[in-house]
Amino acid sequence: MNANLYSTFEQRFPADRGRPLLLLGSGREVSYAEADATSARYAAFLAGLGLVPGDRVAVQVEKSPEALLLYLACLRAGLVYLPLNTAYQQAEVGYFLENAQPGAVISQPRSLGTTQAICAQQGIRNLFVLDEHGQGGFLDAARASPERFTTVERAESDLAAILYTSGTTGRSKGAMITHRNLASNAEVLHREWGFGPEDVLVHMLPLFHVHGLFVACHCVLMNGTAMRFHAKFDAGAALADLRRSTVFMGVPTFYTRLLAEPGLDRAACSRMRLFVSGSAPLLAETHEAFEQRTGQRILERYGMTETGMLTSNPLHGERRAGTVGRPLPGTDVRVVDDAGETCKPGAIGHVQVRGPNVLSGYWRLPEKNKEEFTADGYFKTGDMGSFSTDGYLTIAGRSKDLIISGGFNVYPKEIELALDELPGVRESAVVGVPHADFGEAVTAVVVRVPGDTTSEADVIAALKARLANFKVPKRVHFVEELPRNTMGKVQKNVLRDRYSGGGRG
Ligand code: MLC
Ligand code: AMP
Repeated sequence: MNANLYSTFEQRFPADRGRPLLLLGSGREVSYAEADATSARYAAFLAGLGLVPGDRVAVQVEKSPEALLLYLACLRAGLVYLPLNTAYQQAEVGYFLENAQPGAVISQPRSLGTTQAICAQQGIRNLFVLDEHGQGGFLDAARASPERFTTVERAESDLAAILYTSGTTGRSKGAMITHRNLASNAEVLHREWGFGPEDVLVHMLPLFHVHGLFVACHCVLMNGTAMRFHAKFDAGAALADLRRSTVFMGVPTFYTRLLAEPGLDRAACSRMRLFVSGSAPLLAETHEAFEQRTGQRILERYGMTETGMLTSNPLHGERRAGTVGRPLPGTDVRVVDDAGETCKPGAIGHVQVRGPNVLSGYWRLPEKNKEEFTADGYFKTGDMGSFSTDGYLTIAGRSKDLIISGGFNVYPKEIELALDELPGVRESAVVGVPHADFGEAVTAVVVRVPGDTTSEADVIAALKARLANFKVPKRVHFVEELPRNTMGKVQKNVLRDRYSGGGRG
């Protein structure tokens, strides 16, 4: 049997392929038949460029129906999809392209100049543009390709995607995700979350990360039904769509912003059967406020780029606020102490996981694979947690130095390295502080070179030119020296305590 994920989806397509996959605000619909024909055309075009299964296709484009169909095309052609956040700047994109050596790059118009230069340097010949309206050179070039394409045979262990995740060392690693990783997780989520023929999902997440691309789209594709597809999150538009939909998925910021809408009430959600939250901790108070206003209990789940979804609160049964639920079927989740011994219920330890959904390794980093997996094959999530006696996992914190801002991950080391390169900066430390909208806000603490007068605005402006905007500190504090412990290590907890309360709201 062909283990290509697209073939799995195809088996679930509705009998009437004229039924919609995407419902757009403009009134346009993309049917399953159109999705199949267009993804065939894109796949034929990419194969016609000489790309062969296993080649990477890097994609940095705004969300559009065409962007989703391009992903499906890559699956069909056996190409490895490499999505990039549209906020990434030249230096970040340069690193990814150099590391992944893609056979083709599809770029947003505003990055074309810089991406062109990187491609020239890297000897990447195939560069096309796709804009937020789903228009551009890529579509023009692919227009004449045939609308028939035989989905390429793939084995379960063949790569479907590479997703770069930043690291505690400041350098990004490409997580290698196989067809089996994606299929196993899609099947389990589709089943556990009770998808059925009446479901319509409101899709407002970006398409370049796991939550929007895999979790949300795969549930819909496994279900053969429709999603209301928006370019980005907008609380007002979400509210309007909830009245005619059944499932919503979002990061906690979506929920806090929805709660700020006076129109959010029981009537607005009366057709809804499921609200899912993940990618960052959902505060118990948000959970409770949402239930009070809407009568709906948010289902919180937990996962990672490297592993897909790992645990989920139940569809039927108690959805316990502050917990991420129980391990999903087929996924083995354990909590161990520093010595690797399994912790007793209630005791906090390292969360480690094993299962068909766990990545096959990091792209061209064999030494990382050794570090990130235990000898008995468990992946180290870098999260700390504890199990209750009845098997609910609570995430208690992170052993990795990570900030999650509005659902996007920011590794302080990367920001500190960028800060330390600025001429007026002697040293720096970056921490996350509570923020009413983004959950955590990136905050920098900087020691200036003696006599230097660099201001907060100068630092922010300099970093904006180099880093994706969500990584740029919301505040920069200047100090004479950083607090250190007796070992000389910066005491980030002291900084976190000192600067908490400075965020918006
Ligand atoms: C935008 N900005 C952010 C930000 N998003 N800053 C910090 N954190 C973020 N997440 C910047 C903007 O560029 C702008 O900067 C300023 O903050 C205010 O922007 P905004 O208009 O309020 O932002 P908006 O465009 O509305 O975006 C916010 C958001 C978006 C929450 C809707 O960030 C979002 O869609 N987040 C979802 C992330 C996601 O999909 N995560 C899943 C990862 S997968 P300036 O300077 O220009 O004013 C994963 C695995 C798993 O983690 O388990 O799911
Ligand atoms: P990413 O690398 O973007 O895939 O982010 C994965 C990380 O997000 C996990 O390792 C957790 O730290 C965090 N995360 C995801 N879902 C949750 C959740 N429901 N609660 C707390 N943290 C979460």
